[in-house]
Amino acid sequence: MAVLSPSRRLRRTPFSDGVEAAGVKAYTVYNRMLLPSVFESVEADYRHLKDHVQVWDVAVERQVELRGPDAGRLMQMLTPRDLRRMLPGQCYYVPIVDETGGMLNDPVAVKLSEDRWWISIADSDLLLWVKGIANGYRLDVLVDEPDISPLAIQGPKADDLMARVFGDRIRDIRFFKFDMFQFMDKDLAIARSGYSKQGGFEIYVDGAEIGMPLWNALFDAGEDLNVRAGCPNGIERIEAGLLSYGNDMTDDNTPHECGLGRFCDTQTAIGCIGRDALLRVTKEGPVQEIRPISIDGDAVGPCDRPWPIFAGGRRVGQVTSAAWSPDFSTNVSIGMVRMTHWDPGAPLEVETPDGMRPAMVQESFWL
Ligand code: THG
Repeated sequence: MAVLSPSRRLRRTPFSDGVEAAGVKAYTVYNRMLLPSVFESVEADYRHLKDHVQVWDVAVERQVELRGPDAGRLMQMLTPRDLRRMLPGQCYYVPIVDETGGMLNDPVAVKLSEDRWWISIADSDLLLWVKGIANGYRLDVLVDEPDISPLAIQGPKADDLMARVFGDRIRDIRFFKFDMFQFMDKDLAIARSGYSKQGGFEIYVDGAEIGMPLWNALFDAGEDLNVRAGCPNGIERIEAGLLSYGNDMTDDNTPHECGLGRFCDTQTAIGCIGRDALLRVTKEGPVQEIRPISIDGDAVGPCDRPWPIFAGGRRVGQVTSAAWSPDFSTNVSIGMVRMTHWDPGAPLEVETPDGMRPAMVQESFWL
């Protein structure tokens, strides 16, 4: 593929200078911003992520901030997950649905206080939808995109690296909780979360000016831990079953089709804009659902368009993400499969760009 032409529309991040100095080899575009996708190679980055610790520029996870007396009410209008028991200091993975129950985004909601929330978004223009709701319902809330840029620290040595920069209190943060820590006189929210299953943290970096100082402090502190620049890894996230909005699901899919039914409390999520539609469409359960699927043969190329899935000559679904897994010695993939063929062990065929491949629905993801 050709290179990306830089321009103001394709936003850099507070960490882009560090990413370039670290030798980034490829970018993708996410929320109109640069997201690194390869440093050494996807396979080498994968091995290093699973064995050491990486610093990820995930500033593309933009925040939609809700501020004001109606912030909590607005947040509940956006999602079928019941937020009534959510406390400040907690993060929730929340499906966001439209009036038809279709997925608009699958962000992490961060509750800073009763009247201040961040929605840490995946790749869709959620800000416009949220502003529209806030204004259409005349809610007493400010909605904007603040200068907050997440930096993820991921890998088995993440606790050790973070303790060196922020102190041992970092080890006490529990999964999907956050606490406040100081860096250069700024209070930063740091959560135990991230788009990998290797463990780690996300630092919500407040203010572009502290981006490179923090980046450098982490690399200085972690030299003997073999810290490297990394990025969400295309192999590891498929093994882990972490979904990618725009790839594995779109606004044509309900949360239930995406396997996100466990994050929906549609009966009690009073106020959710998609509630009536979801109650209707999920009464009898989805007729297709996301599944882990192994694909036989040697390494497949990246899945940049849906690959049809067949069974007995009939189309029964599509694969939307795929990669060769060195640890499992097979191609791992994520696909949407019709209910007649979604049971583990069902023999399938996937039409990849280099031909039909035998494939099989797996019991669970590979981790
Ligand atoms: N962190 C933050 N913002 C994000 C992402 C992130 N925004 C974009 C994108 N990633 C949103 N999508 C996801 C997908 C999966 C998870 C988080 C965000 C995730 N899921 C775990 C799982 O499914 O096992 C845990 C969910 C849970 O138990 O609550 O972590 O990564 N800030």
